Amino acid sequence: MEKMTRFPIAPEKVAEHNSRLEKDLQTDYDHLGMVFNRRGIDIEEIKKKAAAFKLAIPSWGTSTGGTRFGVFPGKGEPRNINEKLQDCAAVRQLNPVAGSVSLHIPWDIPEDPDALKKEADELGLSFDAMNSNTFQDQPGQQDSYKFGSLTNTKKSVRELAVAHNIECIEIGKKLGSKALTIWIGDGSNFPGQSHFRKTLDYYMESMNKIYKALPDNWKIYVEHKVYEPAFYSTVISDWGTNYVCVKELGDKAYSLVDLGHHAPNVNIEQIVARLIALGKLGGFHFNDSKYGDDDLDSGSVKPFQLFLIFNELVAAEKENVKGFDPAYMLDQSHNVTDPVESLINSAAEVHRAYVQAQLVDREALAGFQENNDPMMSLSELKKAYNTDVSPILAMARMEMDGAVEPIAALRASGYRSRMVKARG
Ligand SMILES: [Mn+2]
Repeated sequence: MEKMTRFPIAPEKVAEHNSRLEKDLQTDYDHLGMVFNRRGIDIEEIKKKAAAFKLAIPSWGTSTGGTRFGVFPGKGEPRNINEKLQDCAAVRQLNPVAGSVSLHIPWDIPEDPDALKKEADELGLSFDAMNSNTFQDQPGQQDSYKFGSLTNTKKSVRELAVAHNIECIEIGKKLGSKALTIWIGDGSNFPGQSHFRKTLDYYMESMNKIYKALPDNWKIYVEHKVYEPAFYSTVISDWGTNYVCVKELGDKAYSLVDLGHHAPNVNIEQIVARLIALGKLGGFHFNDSKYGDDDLDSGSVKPFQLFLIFNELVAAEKENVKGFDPAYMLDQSHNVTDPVESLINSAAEVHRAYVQAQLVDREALAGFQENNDPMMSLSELKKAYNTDVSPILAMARMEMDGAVEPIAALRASGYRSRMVKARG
């Protein structure tokens, strides 16, 4: 964890908030420790795991997202990458497990990467994966991405999209990032519009060029999405296509799972397990959804699904699966909340699912599976899922100078009203 030397919120305010809640938290933590004792679990070990968890915050998550029907921005939202960093640092200060930022190029192109790196260092933030953007045209762009980017029928457009991704790598190198996430909106809206096989060939041709520009210690994450903006077909539409592509690209290429990018009711935890088994699970974009790619706050609609995903991840962690080192990021759209509050809440929900999954008795579960006992298998998972691990999360945060109740601490600090004054 990077050390903070510049604080978006006065540390005394956080300490004051914690001192009011500390006594009750200790009581709740001790009680949970006794419950765990009876279950043969050491709460201190679980807390250590909780403290070591790492989650990246997307720079774009600090602003109101909205939909194509409209955007209703709140007051005091960040106007530039520096202000976005400050909001990310507010999240990080209150919940130190959220200690890195995922940038989006060109929305966050730094004028001076060295200065931005220095600023991030002071705010206790590091840079996670870089995200390229070839799903919209930039001002003054001659060739258009209207009919695709890396898979466009026009060579000049494909070359432009490749060059943009290589630029993202170059900027990322200066910031200390070690990964590039690529999601393309390429696809079609009419039957017959695209030559399915040819577009995938173009994709691999373009991706191979980007892959060649990737430093040895970098990873490339490929993100699939079932639909939108293309509504009839999407080039990288599912995890199977994704896997075939990263497998062909090489050892530095991995699949990234965005929870909202699947058809409704798809068994995402099983996809996660498959990608782990195939050695190609690179990372996550966490969010939640109800009907489609809704980009809702993580854990708000289907917390049990989030737990089941982490159940697979923790199982792999405990089994020391070779090469297993996924990157965790949030990627969601905040339409009706204060974005900083949504990020704080979502970070806590992802963190919660991870810690709950630590409570599963793996040996017992394996026994129930061997003996074909579905009822007890589910019961073992539910025992973990139904445990309120809030005191562990809060204790881990407090011991890292974060807040016992981050949203309450944020509100009490008057952070947003200060930002309204400063940013307008
Ligand atoms: Mn995503």
